[in-house]
Amino acid sequence: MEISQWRYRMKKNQKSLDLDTARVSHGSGYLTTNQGVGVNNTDDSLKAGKRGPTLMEDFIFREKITHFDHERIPERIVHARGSGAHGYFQVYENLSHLTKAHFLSDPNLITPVFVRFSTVAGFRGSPDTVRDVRGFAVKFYTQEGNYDIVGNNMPVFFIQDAIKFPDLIHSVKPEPNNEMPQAASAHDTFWDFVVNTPETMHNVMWLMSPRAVPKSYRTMEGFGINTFRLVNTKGEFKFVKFHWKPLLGVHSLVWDEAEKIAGKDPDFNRRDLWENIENGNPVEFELGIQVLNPEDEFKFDFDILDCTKLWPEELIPVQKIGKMTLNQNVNNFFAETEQIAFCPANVVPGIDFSNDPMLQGRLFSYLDTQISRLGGPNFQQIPINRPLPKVNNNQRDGMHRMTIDEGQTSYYPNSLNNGEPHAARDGESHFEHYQEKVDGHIIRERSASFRDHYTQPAMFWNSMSDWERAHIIDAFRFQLGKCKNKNTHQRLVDMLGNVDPVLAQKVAEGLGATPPANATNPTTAASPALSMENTAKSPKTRKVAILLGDGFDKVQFNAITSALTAAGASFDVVSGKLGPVMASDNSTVECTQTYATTAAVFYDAVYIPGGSHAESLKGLVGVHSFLCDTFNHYKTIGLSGEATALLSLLRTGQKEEPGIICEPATNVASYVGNFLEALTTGRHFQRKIS
Ligand code: HDE
Repeated sequence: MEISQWRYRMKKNQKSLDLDTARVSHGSGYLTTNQGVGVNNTDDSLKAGKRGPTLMEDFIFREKITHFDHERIPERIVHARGSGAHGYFQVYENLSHLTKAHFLSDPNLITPVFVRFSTVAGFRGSPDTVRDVRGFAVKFYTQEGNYDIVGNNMPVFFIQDAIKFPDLIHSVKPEPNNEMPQAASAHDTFWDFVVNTPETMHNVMWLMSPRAVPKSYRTMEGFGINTFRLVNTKGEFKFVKFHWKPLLGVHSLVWDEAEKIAGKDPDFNRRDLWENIENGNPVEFELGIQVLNPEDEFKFDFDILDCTKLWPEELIPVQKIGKMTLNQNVNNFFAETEQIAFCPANVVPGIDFSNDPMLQGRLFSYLDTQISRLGGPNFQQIPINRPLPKVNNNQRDGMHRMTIDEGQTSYYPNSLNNGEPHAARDGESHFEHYQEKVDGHIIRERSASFRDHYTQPAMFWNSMSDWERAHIIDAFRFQLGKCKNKNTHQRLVDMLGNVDPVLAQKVAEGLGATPPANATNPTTAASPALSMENTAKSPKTRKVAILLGDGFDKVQFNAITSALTAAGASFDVVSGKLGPVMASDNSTVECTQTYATTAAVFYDAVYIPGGSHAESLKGLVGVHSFLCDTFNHYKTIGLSGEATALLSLLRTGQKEEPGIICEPATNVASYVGNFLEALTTGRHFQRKIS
């Protein structure tokens, strides 16, 4: 099926039909002003004489420039850099025993969604691959109104009370005197805040882990973080945490790769999402819930209202309740991805809040910030934000009102309009807050149950594989190494002494700080679900660079390329110049990338078939750096036939390292099998790269 046809078919969900009413094609016809007046010259302003001054009277000029002058809106104060897509959600089974949310009650129901993935600290034009938390915000356009899960790709947050959020964000944003560094936590103010705020420890461990440099938005988990409630028709509730699990597994970049990509393709994650959707590869996540009975609220050694704590999956299993599929790109980035407004207070009947003090603060913040970012109180009427059910109330006027609200009455109660619109009656969908009994002193204090800041960071550390631990140590050394303040180095190392002695020791070594004398790890607990080592692996949508010169072996090339296509992987042919490259049998293949336009960091593996081209490739700097980077980033290297000689470009002894499929390929089928297996593994972290 043609991609355009496919896109057309997929976009016809209910929200897409709604958006159709706002879509405008500017493909043909004559130019007009915004008043609809035809324009025959949009290149020359109106002047008094050919070389004279421009005239005030030139309304065509003034209108065009005035509009341009106001084309930018304020970027989001956090999560400014993001990328979005449309799709749909379907629940696996009727969940009405847990919640009265209609969209979770019927497996045949298709609920349209829009998802926006983002980084947190960087400005709107900052690179995608910086070390940062990623936002994972989902808007469900349900039949009972919009429901948003506004989450992140890590299950915990830095602070426990929303009132500290401005301090956290001020510390991580570029420093106010010189506005540096961009999109980076590796600077003095962030770490100064951390060492003065021990509650940050858990999220900081995640931030130093590979989770903070996701390979793709398609391969990261999402977490609602805050505790919510599910409420059923009987008025019974359960506490709940939301999870998104990517079907492709959780995969990250290595740091050197992330830094190089930030320069070579700042749009790396955005491009990956866009291209996969354009190519018809659906992006799939399962929605999971952890459900907790109210009577178990105090059963754990952490407070379930403290969002610096996760609920270990081994204690409270994640039940997969449905699947989200993203399958349609936006038509206009600004209208959709930039103007979409998420808010954790957007809930539907059957989903309610907890008293988590972070969540409580968030319930206020999002609507408030959107009023200034989107220019007034009517931003809900922007096409991407408007809900599917009819909006029916007495709110009127304000900046950019889009509707013409008819009638004499705009108040309730009224008689002049027969009391309409009326308060929803029994049988009509409506939200009722869970009637929790609250009893306490008005007090500006934190619960003592929020005070343990080290057990879960230690559990996280205990759960990591060797390569994840190495990544975390290197990240701390890098980040603190960028801080000028030595006092911060020592204080951070002392903090790590409460998490694990080896971690504290290794970071201290890298910083020239003193390892803490009484370092201790407070727990032996571990949660295997936290390690990326245990994630799903698949060759699907993996990408291989095939390096070719004139004289390559066509049989080996064909065998690899057909196997890749069959496995759902893809490849680029890379050579010294664009255009045809000649094979040993005098046929040609088209080269689509050169050593100048691409690099090893954009691929999951590199492959060079045999043939007489091997000798000439040996002398090319591009080939050399391709092989070295692929090796250093633990990725698969495939060399067959005469190309095995190219292994000499790596250092002695490296041939035996894992993930190097270097064989004469006398049995082509078995060679291809080995290569695909290595590609599926992804990275070969047992490889010694130093
Ligand atoms: Fe946000 N957050 N946040 N946040 N947040 C915003 O709303 C805020 C927090 C998250 O793609 C803002 O429209 C406060 C946790 C995402 O458009 C703002 C606190 C989590 C996005 C705001 C938090 C998030 C935002 C900025 C402390 C994970 C981007 C622009 C209590 C569960 C959504 C905007 C998008 C955006 C406030 C903490 C996720 C200022 C006060 C915890 C994914 O309202």
